[in-house]
Amino acid sequence: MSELKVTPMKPRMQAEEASGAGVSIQAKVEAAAATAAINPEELRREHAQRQQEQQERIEELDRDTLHRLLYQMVLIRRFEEKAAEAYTLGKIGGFCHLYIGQEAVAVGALGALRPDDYVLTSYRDHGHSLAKGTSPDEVMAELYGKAGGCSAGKGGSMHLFDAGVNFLGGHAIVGGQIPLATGVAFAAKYRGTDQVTLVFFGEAAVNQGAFHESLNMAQLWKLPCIFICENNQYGMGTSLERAMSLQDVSQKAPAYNMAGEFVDGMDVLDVYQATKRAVERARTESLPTLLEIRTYRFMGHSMSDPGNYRTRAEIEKHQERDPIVVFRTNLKEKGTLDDAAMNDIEQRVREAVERALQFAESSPEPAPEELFTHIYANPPRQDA
Ligand SMILES: Cc1ncc(C[n+]2csc(CCOP(=O)(O)OP(=O)(O)O)c2C)c(N)n1
Ligand SMILES: [Mg+2]
Repeated sequence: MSELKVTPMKPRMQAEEASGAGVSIQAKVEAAAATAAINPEELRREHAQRQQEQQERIEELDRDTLHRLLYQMVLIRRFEEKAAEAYTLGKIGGFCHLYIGQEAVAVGALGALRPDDYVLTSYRDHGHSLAKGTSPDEVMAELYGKAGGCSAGKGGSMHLFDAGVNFLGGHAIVGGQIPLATGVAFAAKYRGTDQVTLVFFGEAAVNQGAFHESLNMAQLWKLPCIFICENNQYGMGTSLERAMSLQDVSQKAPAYNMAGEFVDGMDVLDVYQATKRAVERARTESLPTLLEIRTYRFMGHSMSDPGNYRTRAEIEKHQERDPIVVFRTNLKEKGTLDDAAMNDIEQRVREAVERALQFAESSPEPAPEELFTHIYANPPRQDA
C-alpha cells in the first residue's frame, strides 16, 4: 500500500473520516475538498517518487517480460485508436467504450496469470480480451459485427467472449459479471483445479448489491477469486465523489474479512506485483482478494460521450502519468529499452492492427440462419 498522502491517484477520503461517528457532513465535505485540492509541488514530488518505485520494480523483472508488457499496452492503445477511427467512419455500430489510459490495469493484472485462469470484465473489454490472448483479428471483426469475430459477430464491442482462452466476457449489465465470476471460482474449487478467476469492474459497480453479496460469499466459502475494481473515478458522467459514500474502495475489504490493496493503476508493474500476490493467495490458500486499482480514462465514457462533466485541465493532469509513456521512459532510463527495440514494438503493433482491420473488412456478415445459434445450450424446438 502506498504511503503517499496527496495525489489524484490516492483515495481522497480516508476510512476514519468516512466512518466518523460525530463528524458532521459539512466537516466531511470540507475534508474531502481539502484533500482533493492538488498542491503542484507535492504532486511533482509524488510523481518523482512513483517514478523511482517503478524503476526499482524494473530491476526485479527480466527483459522479455518487460517488453511483453509494453508491447501489449501499445497494442491495446493503437488498436483502439484505429477502432475509434473505424467507429467514426460508421464501420462499427452500437456502443463502444474505449480503454485508453487504463491499459496498465488489464496488462499488469493478466500478466500475473496462467493461461488457464479465467477472466471476466465489463463492457469496456477490448484491452482485457487482447491481453488474455484473443487475436486482434477476432476482436476487430467482432467490433465490426462480422462472422469472423470472437462472438461470431453477434456480441459487438460490449460482448467479446473467447472460451478458447478462458475469457468469459464482456458484460453490459453494470456489476453483472461479479456474481458470475464468483460462480466460476466456485466451480474451479468444486472441480479441484487450482485455476484462479479474475473479475474486473468499475467503481460504480461497487454500489451494486451484487458486489456485496459476491464478496461476502467468496470470503465465507474461501473462493479463489480476485475482485479488481478499476477505479477510473467516473461512472458515465458522475464522479465518484457524487456517488459513493466511501471512495476508498480498498477499505471495503475488511468488511468481508478479506485481503485488500490499493494499487497505482498508472504503473503496470505495481499492478503486476499486487495481482501476483493475490494470485498466490488464491492458488495456494484458496482465498479471495479485493484490489482497488486507481486509474483514469482519457476518453469519454463511450464514443457518444461529449464529456462536458470534466475539464481539459483535469484530463491533462492525469495524462502526465500516461502509463505507456511512464513505463517507456523508465525502461529507457534503466537501459532496458533502446530506440531500436521501441521501434520494433511499434512496427509489430502497426502490422498486427493493420492485419486486424483487413481481416474485419473482409470477414463476411453473419448468415441469417445464425441468428438463434449460440444462445441457448438446448435450443427450444422451432415448432414449439
Ligand atoms: C445495472 C445497470 N445500470 C445502469 C447501467 C447504465 N450504465 C452503463 S455504464 C454505467 C457506468 C458504470 O461505471 P463504472 O462501473 O465506474 O465503469 P466504467 O464505465 O467507468 O468503466 C452505467 C450506469 C447499466 N449498464 N447497468
Ligand atoms: Mg468508473
